[in-house]
Formats: sequence, structure tokens, C-alpha cells
Amino acid sequence: MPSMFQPEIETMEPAEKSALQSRRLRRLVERLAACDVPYWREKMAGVDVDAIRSIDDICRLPFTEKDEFRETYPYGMLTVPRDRLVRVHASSGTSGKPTVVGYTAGDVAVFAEVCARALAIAGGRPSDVVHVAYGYGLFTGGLGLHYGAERLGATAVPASGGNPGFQLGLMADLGADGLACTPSFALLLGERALEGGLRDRLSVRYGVLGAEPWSEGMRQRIEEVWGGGFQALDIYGLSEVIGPGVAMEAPEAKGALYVFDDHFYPEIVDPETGEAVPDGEVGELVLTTLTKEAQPVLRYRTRDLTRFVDEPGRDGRTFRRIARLMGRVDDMLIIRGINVYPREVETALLEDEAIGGQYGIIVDRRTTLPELRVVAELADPGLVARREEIRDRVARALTERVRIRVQVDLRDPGTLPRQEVGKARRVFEQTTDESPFG
Ligand code: DLL
Repeated sequence: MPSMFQPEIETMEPAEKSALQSRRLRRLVERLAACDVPYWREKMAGVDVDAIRSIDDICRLPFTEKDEFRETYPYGMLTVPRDRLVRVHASSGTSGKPTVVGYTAGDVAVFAEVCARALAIAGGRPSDVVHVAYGYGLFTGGLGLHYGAERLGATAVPASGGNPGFQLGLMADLGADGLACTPSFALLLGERALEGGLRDRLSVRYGVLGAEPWSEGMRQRIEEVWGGGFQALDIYGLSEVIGPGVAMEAPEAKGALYVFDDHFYPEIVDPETGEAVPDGEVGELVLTTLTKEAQPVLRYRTRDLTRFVDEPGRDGRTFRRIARLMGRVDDMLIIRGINVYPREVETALLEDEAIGGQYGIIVDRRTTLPELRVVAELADPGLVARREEIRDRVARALTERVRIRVQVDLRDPGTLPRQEVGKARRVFEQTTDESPFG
């Protein structure tokens, strides 16, 4: 069994954990109530500080929404003077101003610590070379995992995104043991390694993959192209909370992620009403930063959908677990009145072994009633002769799963465009005769 980065925290008994969370929450609430900043004065106006005695009182606190970051851009949510920041990150939204997040030296230390924990959960060791192919820059992925690898005592290789051929050569030459990047980039790298005959020169044991939703079928494709027992593991996080390292999946019990709940307290609520859903039901993940100094968030509405998994992990860690993310509340497509989640389309699509990992979902709006089309690749050139049969089978499976008619367009392996930088885009709107994908 791989060793833990912080065994005393990672195996803490529930009662002790709850006491720690309660102490941290009380301290946070007291600090925010005393914070002389307009945003925090307003947020804390209706809060009875004395009523927050334990972590179970968290539901008495107000929620925080993404818009509040934009409204207070860039520094309005800080609880410390700007000169105490040692770093900022930002994520660009689809519209308007970016979300800016500031970190004190203490926050950067916690960020490194949780990313080191995540790498250790994946099987990372201080003797490892960790190839970091998340984007470096305002995005939290690159620097987050980089500092995590260093904190673990490993050798971080700051490769950043793009240039897969060069990256593979570097991984082989430098002896990469771990890979940190998006699942879509991991698939691309694995495919290129296989095509280029490089696989024998690589001995990467694990991938710490996240920043975008991915299904079990995608995991299977990634593990297959990498071969050699490569473990494709899921890491979750978001800039508003810290970046990567909010939650991590362990190889011993795949399918659910440990939430590092000594720092980030999770709740799951009904996205409509904001009320807690019964344990085990799917809802919106809400996170409170218990230890963040510069820019804490109270009950942040992540818009990400998941559920609590009550079964403990199999490696002695006692963190609360959540199921792998099912998509975002706002990713939901409404087609002919039916709600369709892209992640569900991916799941149904990749359940068919004849389908490769690269695909696009096209919402065709050229007609009054939109149509759903999925463009995907055959997994293997040997399947080309059976294209029609496979297409009909996949179309039936998809239509059954999402309950509206889905057209399927199957291309030859390796012919669809692949994204080399950033988060994979999967959903495209079509309004003209020119196809937006493939
Ligand atoms: O994506 C942080 C990160 C970097 C996570 C590297 C993991 C690895 P943002 O750019 O702020 O931060 O985007 C956060 O991405 O709310 C989810 O919707 C999505 N997301 C992140 N990780 C996962 C995952 C980073 N493992 C948003 N599964 C989140 C599904 C994910 N969605």
C-alpha cells in the first residue's frame, strides 16, 4: 500500500475530525464577522456568530455564488490587505470578467499540501519524476500540481500543455513516473505514444487527471492506450476554492474521491432549493474553505453535481467521499424539452468498445426543433467495414439513454480534431451548414 503524505490527518477518527472542523469553522466565522470589508460586512450581516457552535451549524450560513467573484472583481472578497498576497490565479469565464483568487503564503502552503496528498494517494513517492502537463499560468492546474510534486519531495517537470510529441520524448528521457494533465490530454499522449512506438520507453505508473468531466469509459480508453498497469485517477478542484487538490480518487477504490475535508467542508444540496439532499442522492456540491486566509468562501455553490458515497475507502483514509463528478448544473442541455447531460452521453457512447475516446456532441439548431448529433471515432481501423452496424447500435443505445433521438456519425480512428491545450470542449452548437466540429 502506498504511504500517506499526512497519515495523522488522513486517518483521523470521525469525532476528532468533526471537532477540528467545528473549531476551524468557528474561528473562520469570527474572523469574517470582524472583517471590515464591504463584501464581508454585507455577507455576515444576518449571521448570528454565537449560534455557530459546531460544523453542523454550517447550514445557518449564507451561500456564495460565482457572480459574487465578478461583482467584487478583483480584490473585493479579500479578508487581508492586498500586500499579504503572494500569488493570484484567475479563471476566465465564458463571458465578462475573470474570476480572480488571491493566496497568502499560508494558502499557497495548503495548496501544495493538498496536491502532495493527492499525488501520494495516486501512488506518488518522493523519488518520483512527476510530469506536469496542465497549463501553467493563471489556470491553477500547472502551478498547483507543480508545488504539490515539490512538496511531496518528487521532481516536478513543468511541461505545461501542447506539443505532445516533444512531451512524450521528455517523459521517456527524464523517466516520468507520474503524469498530471487533463484526461483528454492523457488520452492524446497515450495514443501518440502507441502510434510512435514510444510505449516501451515509458514507465508512467499513474495519471492525476482532472479539470474536466470524464467517464469510466474514458478511463478505460486511457488505461488501455498507456498500458503497463497505468492507473488513470480523478482529481477534482476549482479555482474559487483553491484549485486542484480539493478531492482525489484512490486506486484501491475507484469511482469515488476523498474530499480533503479538514480544509474544504462539503455539503450536497438541491440546486433549486438549496436544501440538503438525503444522503446518497445527487445534488450540487457546496464547499466551505475552513482554513483559507486571503479569500475564504462560505458555502460556495460549485454548480458541480455529485453525491456522497458512504462506504469508506479501502486504504484506511477517513475523508468523506463523493462520487466522480456527474457534470455541472449549467451543462445541462435542454433538447426538445428533455434534459441531457453531456457526461451521460459520454458514458453511453464509450460503453461501446468499438468507439474511441475522441468525440463531440453537436446541438444542431438549424431547424426549429434542435437535433442532437454525436460525432465519434471508431476505436480501431479494423472496424471500418462494420461502420454502419456499429453506428446503428450506438445510436440506439444513446437514444435509449438520453430519451431523445440521437444521430451518430462515425469517423475513422485518429481523424477528429484533438485539443492540445486547456480543457476539452465537447459540446458544440451548430447554426449554419458548416459543421462546428470534425
Ligand atoms: O479546473 C482546477 C483543476 C486543475 C482541477 C487541475 C483538477 C485538475 P477551474 O478552472 O476553476 O479549476 O474549473 C473548475 O472544472 O467546477 C468542475 O466543473 C470542473 N472540474 C474540475 N475537476 C474536475 C473533475 C480547475 N475531476 C471546474 N471532474 C469545476 C469533473 C471537474 N469536472
